[in-house]
Amino acid sequence: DDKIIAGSAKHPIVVLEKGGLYKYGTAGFRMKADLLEGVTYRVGLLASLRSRKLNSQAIGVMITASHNPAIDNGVKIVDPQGDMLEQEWERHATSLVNAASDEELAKIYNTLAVDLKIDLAVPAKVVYGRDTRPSGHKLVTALAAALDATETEAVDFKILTTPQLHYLVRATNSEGTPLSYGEVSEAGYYKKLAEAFVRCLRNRKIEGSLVVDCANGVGGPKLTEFLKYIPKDDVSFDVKVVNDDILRPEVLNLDSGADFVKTKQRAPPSPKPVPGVRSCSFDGDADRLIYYWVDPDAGFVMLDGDRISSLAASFIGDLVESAGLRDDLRIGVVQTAYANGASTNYIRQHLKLPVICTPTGVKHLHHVAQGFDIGVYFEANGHGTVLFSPDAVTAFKKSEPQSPAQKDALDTLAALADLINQTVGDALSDMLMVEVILAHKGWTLRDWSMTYSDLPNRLVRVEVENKDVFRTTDAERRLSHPEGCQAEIDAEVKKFKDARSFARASGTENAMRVYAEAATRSEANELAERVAGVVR
Ligand code: NG1
Ligand code: ZN
Repeated sequence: DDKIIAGSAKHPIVVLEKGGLYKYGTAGFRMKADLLEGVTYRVGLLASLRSRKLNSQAIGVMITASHNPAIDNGVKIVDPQGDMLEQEWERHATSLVNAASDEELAKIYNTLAVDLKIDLAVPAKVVYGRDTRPSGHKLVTALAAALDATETEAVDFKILTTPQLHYLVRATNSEGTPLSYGEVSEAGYYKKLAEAFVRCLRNRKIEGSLVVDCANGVGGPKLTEFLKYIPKDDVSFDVKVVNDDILRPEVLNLDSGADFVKTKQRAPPSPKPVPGVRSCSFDGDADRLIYYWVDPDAGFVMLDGDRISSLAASFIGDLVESAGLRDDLRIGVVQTAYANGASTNYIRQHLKLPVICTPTGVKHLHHVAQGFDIGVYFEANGHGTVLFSPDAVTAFKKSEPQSPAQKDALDTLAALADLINQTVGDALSDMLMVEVILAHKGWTLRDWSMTYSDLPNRLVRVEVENKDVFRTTDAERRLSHPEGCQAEIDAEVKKFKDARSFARASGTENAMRVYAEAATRSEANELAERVAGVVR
């Protein structure tokens, strides 16, 4: 206890104004970096408890604020298989972090250990990394102090993308087992991806060049490093890495990156977009991906998470068919209410695959996707992945092919299961998947964009007095509270043709979000404004 209290005194918590509480949300704890030192220390204590609870398996801690401005930072916990912290424990994180004093902190720590039946004498292990934000240094020091105070084995992987840290957690816990996820090193991650990329492509050719905007975040240097692992004799992959300046923190996520492209619906102004060139953007910690190009005629055209999801589902669905496994493996797609209705229709009606809608936040999508043999999940903002069950992977490897085409399909599926990050959405891995699919189909971005037409839509942020009075049901598509509000929204939606709209409280900002879709752009705008009027 003395060590925990002494450490906490060196990394004190900032008491929030007006009795405010820190809350472990969809992105862990995320806020202005100068509020986070004490928070990170306390998260370190919780990570050690979690490792001890789970038979000394390694737990991950990632320090990042993704697409937020450079002055922000964040800290989140990664579970042993590389997935997000179990929901039940978010409460424990919140209670530990809000302890009123150093002594109180030690008390809550011990109470948690007793209540959760944690043996504090067994070994604990925590592995961690951070993005390029300058504040990361100080936060890592606070984290290391907590691990020291609790006699936890600590491995500092230094600067990483978020998905790399998730990879390393899973690799650490599976090392030396038949289910080994890969070498426990950053190089191991690159090797696994590069090897799988070559296997996925075999003699198919990637057409043209690809410009990758890295939001001046950690994805820039990591992508450059990865490219060194591609054997030039086997694959020609012409990538131009742009917005990869990590030395000037103030440019992080500035007028660039996946979040900018998706919300502004335009290409980053710099470098000046070259018409027709295939382009994509990562976000600040490289877990989101958006494709786009500037068309000489049509202007800016974007291929977002819904497009990546339907592309992957279509390609993998066809491969499973060719592999003769259609009756053995259940394929499904998981989306949120923000998915464009046209994508949902395309997947259900054209691809004939089931679509399930979950609340916002990838932990929900991930969980539901695990219920399929092959579960494709993406948020519209470009965060997502494809999960393959152990049964699916066994089927790819053990099925006896009856024809060269069937063998080809099985080999490609097995390679995809290695290429696609199985722990979390990963911009680098997803980008390689998209490049593989386009190469197999012989498609340009224009071909890809022709699969269906997006319904015109509008997303607005609405400032309200108290967002907590708004409660949702039906995967956030309807409001249960305040009473009568949903009926008013329904009445507005009814006035428009082919329309859909919903309102929900943001989990990451102090505001409501209103989404509307309708037959035309102006109708979508008008409906969004009217529904905003209802909640305002
Ligand atoms: P909120 O603020 O709860 O809408 C946003 C994104 C989510 C998700 C989380 C976590 C939208 C509309 N919402 O959530 O998709 O990515 O941030 O980062 O894009
Ligand atoms: Zn991110």
